[in-house]
Amino acid sequence: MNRPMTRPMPHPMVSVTDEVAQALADGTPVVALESTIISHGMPYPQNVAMAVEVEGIVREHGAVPATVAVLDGRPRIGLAPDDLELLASHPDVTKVSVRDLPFVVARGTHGATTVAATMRLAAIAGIHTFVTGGLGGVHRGAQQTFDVSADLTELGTTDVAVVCAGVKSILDIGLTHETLETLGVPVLGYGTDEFPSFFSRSSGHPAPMRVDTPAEIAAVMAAKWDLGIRGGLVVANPIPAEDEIPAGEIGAIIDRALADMDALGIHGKDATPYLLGRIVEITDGASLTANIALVRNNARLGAAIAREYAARAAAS
Ligand code: PSU
Ligand code: MN
Repeated sequence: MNRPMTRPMPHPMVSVTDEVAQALADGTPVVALESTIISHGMPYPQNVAMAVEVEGIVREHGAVPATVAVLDGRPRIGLAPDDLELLASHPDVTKVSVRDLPFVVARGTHGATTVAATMRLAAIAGIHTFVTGGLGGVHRGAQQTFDVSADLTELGTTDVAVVCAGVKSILDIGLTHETLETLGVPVLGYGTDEFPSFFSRSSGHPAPMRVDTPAEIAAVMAAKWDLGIRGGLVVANPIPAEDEIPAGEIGAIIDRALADMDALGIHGKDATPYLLGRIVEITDGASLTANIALVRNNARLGAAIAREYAARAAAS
């Protein structure tokens, strides 16, 4: 079987909390959570409240949460409340994608991990289900800028299922789908035929594959890895209808935020944090409320997927 090992050897450079290590050893479901969403994705103090709440939701739904970050140069799987507070409020927390990991580790500094870096560290620890809000992707204008998030290349190589609310239209959703197809990454619409666009349930793009239960998602994960097809999966879980900002409404706001970003000359790794912050300002906080609601919703689904995947491992 090529399925990723559920009980890997601990990596000497990565600290796993006793609770998470015990859960992995026992086959108890574990859900990884990222930390860039805390440090660079939401304002303080809503960010730390969200981080604590989401860990609680994962627990209520029968899985152990493992928030991932780098603290004092040490990659950490599972954090204490004080660590979450530090990530949410400390001014010197670097946004860490995969290429940044060696640098923050070597320098002994703090880093909040993106989807890409969280996937890598989660896989090292033996965690294969991961919950976030939104995935990085191909930026609008990437034909000129080449700005394609390392989240996509990581999905092409690292065996982790990423539960998200789709892809925000600050990105080019069509080009993001093309890239995921090239990289061999299944994109599953959960209970939907249309790919969701983060704040909105619709995007105008179809979901490449539809699934309707967490068990079906776990079956696709197992089938992929049992076939020896390395890499991740995207589970696109639409924001609940009562929390969505309709595509027509958010579209103009995103266009305005993008224009403001261009006027300021902001690009590269600062683009996504700037846009998220600007959209919160323009919507007077409504986008933040929607963002938190969709992360809660993803945490419930992620815990259910981790339970189903763990049950399959126990049965095999
Ligand atoms: N989208 C969000 N919130 C976030 C991010 C994306 O709605 O916090 C973060 C995630 O950590 C994601 C990262 O992995 O931005 C992508 O950044 P980049 O495009 O620089 O790879
Ligand atoms: Mn980028």
